[in-house]
Amino acid sequence: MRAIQGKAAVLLMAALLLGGCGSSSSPSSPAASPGPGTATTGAVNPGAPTITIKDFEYGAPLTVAPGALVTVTNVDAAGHTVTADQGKAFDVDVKGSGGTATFTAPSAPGSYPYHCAYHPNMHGTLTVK
Ligand SMILES: [Cu+2]
Repeated sequence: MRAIQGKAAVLLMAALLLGGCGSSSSPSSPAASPGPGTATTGAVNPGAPTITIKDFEYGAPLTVAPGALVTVTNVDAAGHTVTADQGKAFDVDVKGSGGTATFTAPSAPGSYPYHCAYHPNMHGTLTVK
C-alpha cells in the first residue's frame, strides 16, 4: 500500500511539473523579451555611452555596462568602423561627416580592443563591466 502511494505521489509530481512547463512556455517567444530590470524603452537616451571618432582617433577609452547600447559618432570626413579585434563582438560602419551608428556592447565583462577596418592604425578599447 505504501509503495502504491509513493508511485501515485511521483506521478502527481510529474503531472504538476509537466503542467508547469506547459503553462510557462505558452507565451510566444519568451527569449525575445529583455531580461528583468532592463530599461529598454527604445527612446533616445541622452546619457548613452558614446564613442566620438575625430582626427582618426576613437578618443578616451569607454567603459559601459554589459549589453549597453553604444552610440558612435564620426566627425571625420572619412568613414570609419568600430570593429572588435577578436571574434564578432561588434562591428559597425560609421559614415563620415557626422555619421552615427549604434551597437550593443557584449554581455560578458571584459576588455574589448577594436580597430577600424579601413585604417588599421586606428585602435580603441571598450571595457565592459
Ligand atoms: Cu577609419
